[in-house]
Amino acid sequence: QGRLYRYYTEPKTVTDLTRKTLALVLAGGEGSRLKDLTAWRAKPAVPIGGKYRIIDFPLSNCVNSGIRRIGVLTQYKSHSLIRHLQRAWGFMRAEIGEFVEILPAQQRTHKKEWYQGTADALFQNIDIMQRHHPEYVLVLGGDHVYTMDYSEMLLYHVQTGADFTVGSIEVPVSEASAFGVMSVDEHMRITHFSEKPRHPDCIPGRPDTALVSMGIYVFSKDFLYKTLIDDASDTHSSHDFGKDIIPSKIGEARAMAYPFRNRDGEPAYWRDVGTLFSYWQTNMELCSVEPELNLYNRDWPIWTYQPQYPPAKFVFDDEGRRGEAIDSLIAGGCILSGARVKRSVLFFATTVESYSLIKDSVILPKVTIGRNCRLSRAIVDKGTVIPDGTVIGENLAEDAKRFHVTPEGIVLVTPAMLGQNLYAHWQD
Ligand code: ADQ
Ligand code: ADP
Repeated sequence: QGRLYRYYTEPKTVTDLTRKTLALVLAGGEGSRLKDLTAWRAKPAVPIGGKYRIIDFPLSNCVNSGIRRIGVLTQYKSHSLIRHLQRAWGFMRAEIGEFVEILPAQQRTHKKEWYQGTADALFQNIDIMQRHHPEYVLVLGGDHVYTMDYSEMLLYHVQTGADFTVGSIEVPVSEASAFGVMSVDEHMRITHFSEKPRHPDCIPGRPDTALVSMGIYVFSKDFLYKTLIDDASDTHSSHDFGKDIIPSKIGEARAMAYPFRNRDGEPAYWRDVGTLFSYWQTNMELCSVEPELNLYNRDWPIWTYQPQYPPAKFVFDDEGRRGEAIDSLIAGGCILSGARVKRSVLFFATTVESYSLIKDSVILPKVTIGRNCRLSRAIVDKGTVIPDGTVIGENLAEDAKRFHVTPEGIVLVTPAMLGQNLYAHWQD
C-alpha cells in the first residue's frame, strides 16, 4: 500500500534534491573552550555579529538553499538555545511542509542516557528521520560561521554517486590537528580520514596545507540508517561521526569530499568558533570594512530573532564630548554618550558613558559601561556593569586576577567575575 503514497524518482532539478533532504543540526556539544561564555548557554546559542546567534548561520544556509525541513538536536544547557529557536525560527510553515523541530536528548527512546556521540544523537532519532521520508540527510554542526549553498553539495553527492559526502576545506597544517583530516584521490574520493590527529598529513605537494572536514555530511538515507543501526550495537564504538563512522566506512562505502570554495574557486570563508580567541576574531572579521562574510549581502540574508529596541543613538554629553563609533557594528538600543567606540561589536541595549573608549572589543547585550573606562581586546558577557574608571586590556597580569585572559591576550569579563547578579538590574 505504501507504493500508492510513496515513490522515488531520480532527482531532475536542484529543488528536487532540496525537497527530498532533511537537515539535522547537531547543537548539543559542550563548547567548554568558550569558558564562561558557555557557562549558561550552549555554544550554538552564543551571540555573534551584533544580532545573531551562531546557529543562525547553518539554519539560514538551509533556508536560503531551499532546505525547509530541519531538526535541531539539543542537549547541553539548551534553555537559551530553545528560546531562540522558538522566537527566531517559528516562521516556518508546517502547512506547506516546512519546520524547524527541536529534538532534545533523553526524551523519547527507551535509552536512559543522554546522547553519546554525534552518531548516537542521530540514532536516537532514527524513527523521526524515517517518518519524514528523506532521500538525503544533511548533517550539520551548530557552531560554524559561514555562508554556503548546500544544494551544490547535494548535487555533488548525487552526481558522484556517493554513499556519503564530507564537506571539506583547506586550512594551514599547523591548525589541522583540531579537525578531522583527510586524504583524497584525484576524483576527491576519500582514501583516509583521521579525527584530530596529532601529526596531520598535508595535501601532497603542499606542505603547509591540510584538507579537513567541516563536520558536515550528506548521507543517502539507506546507507545512513544501516550504518547507524550497525554502529549502535558495536560495543567498541564511541558512536561519533568523526571518530568512528567516517573513518570506518571509507574503504567499503563510496565516500566523497566536497571542496567548499567561493565563486573564485578559492577556499571559502568558514570559521569554527571553538575558542574565545576564534570567537573574538570572527566578530572582528564580521565588523571589518570589507568582510569576507558580508552580513549586508541581501542575496543570502542571515535570519534571526531580534528584540524590539529603538535605534542606536550617538549623542554629545553635557560637556559637549561626542558619542561616536567607527568600523563597528552597533545594534539597536545602544546609547553612546560622549564615548568612543572603534573596531568593536556592540549587541543590543548597551550604554557607554563620557570619556570612555572601547576598542577591538565584543560587547554582548545589555552591558552598562560607566565613565572614564578604557576597554581593548575584551569580550564582555551579557548584563555586565563596568564601573566608572575601569581599564581592561592594558595590563593583562592585573586583568588575570579578576577576569579570564586567553593566551592571545583577549580578556573575557562576565557579571559573575565582578560579583554581580545578572538579574538585579535588568529584566527580559
Ligand atoms: P568537533 O566539532 O570537535 O569535530 P563534536 O564535538 O562531535 O566534534 O561536535 C560536532 C557538532 O555536534 C557540534 O556542533 C556540537 O555542538 C554537536 N554535538 C556534539 N556532541 C553532540 C551530542 N551528543 N548531541 C548533539 N550534538 C552534539 C567535528 C568533526 C571533525 C571536524 C570538525 C569541524 O568530528 O572531523 O573537522 O567538526 O569543526
Ligand atoms: P537569553 O537571556 O536570551 O535566554 P543568553 O544566551 O544570554 O540568552 O542565555 C543565558 C542563559 O543563562 C539563560 O538561559 C539565562 O537564564 C541563564 N543564566 C545566566 N546567568 C545565570 C545565572 N547567574 N543563574 C542562572 N541562570 C543564568
